Amino acid sequence: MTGDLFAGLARDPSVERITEGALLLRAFVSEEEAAQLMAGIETVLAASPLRHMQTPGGFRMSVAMSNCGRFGWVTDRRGYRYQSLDPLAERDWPPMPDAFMALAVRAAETAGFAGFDPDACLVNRYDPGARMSLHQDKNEQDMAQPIVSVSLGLPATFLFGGMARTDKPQRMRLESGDVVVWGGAARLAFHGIDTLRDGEHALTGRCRYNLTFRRAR
Ligand code: MD6
Ligand code: FE
Repeated sequence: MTGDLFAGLARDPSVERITEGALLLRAFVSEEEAAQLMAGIETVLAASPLRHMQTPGGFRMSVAMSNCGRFGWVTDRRGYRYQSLDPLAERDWPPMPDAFMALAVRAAETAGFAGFDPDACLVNRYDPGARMSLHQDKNEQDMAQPIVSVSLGLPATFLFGGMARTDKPQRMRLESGDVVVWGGAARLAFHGIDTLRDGEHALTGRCRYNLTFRRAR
């Protein structure tokens, strides 16, 4: 019952250190910003719809993806890469909405990465059952710039490992409005998202959105 009583109350912002170079900014996104981000997601997806990409090994990703900004991250049988062309819409990715850019820069600065200048934003949608296996983000040219990752909607379990795939990952719950900023010594750490549990969220309905900002080139 307590869950229902408190479900509508905003959480207080706080900062947690995951490891050197990786910070979890809890409840960093305000209600107003969250609504702006959702409006931005709608605009982006109207131009470049979500799709399930193929891994180089031929598997269909359970997470549905799109992008905005100058470059988008794509995967197909030919490999993982960034490109300015959306292969589905057959035109450039839509521009990064102002609210996306403002939030990403503010989060990076809060985490000690002043001057973050993202040129790519991956839009991920997790439906119940979707997951992302442990991986490193290593397709970017400038490893000095951090990654900023924003969670909206249903909660997820973030897996944070070490520099080797076999390092046992920490598990942490990411809720709507939480932001992970990732750089420096942690930039190449293995990480992933455990299978999304079913649920309903006032902001997104029956899914989780994740926005991941990077400097690709
Ligand atoms: C996700 N995030 O949260 C997937 N990558 O849905 C990532 O893959 C990620 O959260 C690099 C840095 C932070 C992240
Ligand atoms: Fe990642």
